[in-house]
Amino acid sequence: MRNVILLLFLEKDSKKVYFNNPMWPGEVHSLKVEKILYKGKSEFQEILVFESSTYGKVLVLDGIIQLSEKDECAYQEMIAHLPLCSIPSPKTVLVVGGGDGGVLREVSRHPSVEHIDICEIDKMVVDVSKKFFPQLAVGFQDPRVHLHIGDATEFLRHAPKGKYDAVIVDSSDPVGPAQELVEKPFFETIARALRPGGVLCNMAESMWLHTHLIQDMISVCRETFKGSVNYAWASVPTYPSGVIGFLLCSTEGPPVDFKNPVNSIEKLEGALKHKRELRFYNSEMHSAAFALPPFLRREVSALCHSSTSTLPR
Ligand code: SPD
Repeated sequence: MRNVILLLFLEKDSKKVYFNNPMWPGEVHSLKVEKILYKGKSEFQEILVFESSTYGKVLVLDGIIQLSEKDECAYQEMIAHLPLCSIPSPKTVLVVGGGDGGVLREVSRHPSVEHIDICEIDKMVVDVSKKFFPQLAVGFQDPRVHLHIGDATEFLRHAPKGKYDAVIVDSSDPVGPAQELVEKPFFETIARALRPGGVLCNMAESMWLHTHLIQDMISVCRETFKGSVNYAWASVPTYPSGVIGFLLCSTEGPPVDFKNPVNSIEKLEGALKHKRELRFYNSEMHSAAFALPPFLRREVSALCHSSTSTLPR
């Protein structure tokens, strides 16, 4: 029997509904639902939007919270600016997933960026976001954005070698079809698509719940990315255990010191207020995100290799 895993608990008219996911066995996270705004099924997943009583509107895919209006700023700002502020003058960016548009909104703060590709598998996520989350979907309005609906592994396989300065993987959790997004062939296609000294920022789950997965990802990335491999994290209350991690890697080439942003957001013209004010990210949050608690450092210690790594050798 599949483990019973409780992520989200909805209560409406005394009716209880539990959504199960194998990523966090034995836990439940509950948000009070004021109103269900949308419920649909795409070719790939179930899509739900509800109004919560404390976090604003919430987007849920296959029973897993993807974002809430209240705390989405932390995730989208960090996953975009940790890589883009770590290299000088990024120009070409690929976003994998991210169909809600929030990461695009953040990437477009960078005035040096000339071209943004986004490859999202599920067009319905884009449409639902445009209807219910205009503050995120505003990211699609930027003329530098080019939307590709399709499979990211296929997209990357056909991407010109060395095309991108940065790749940002804003994926769902690695269950079902997203499983391949944490495997070596996927990272190899990313490394190939990055220029020398180009950077990857990949959603990397919770240090409280997924140390083995984080270890595996670091191990694969260490083999694949010959620059640096680092782990950072941020607080996102509506994600399981209230934190989310980011794996930051660079390809061989000009060295990238992720901990010390060379492309400080405070110095970029118009960046602090582009579309809306930054809410979570600044240069101090950037450096602080790489501070790791001893238990995590111990658990990943065998996998660390780079002189610029935040992880011990
Ligand atoms: N455990 C949930 C991880 C969700 C990552 N994707 C969020 C999409 C927001 N743009």
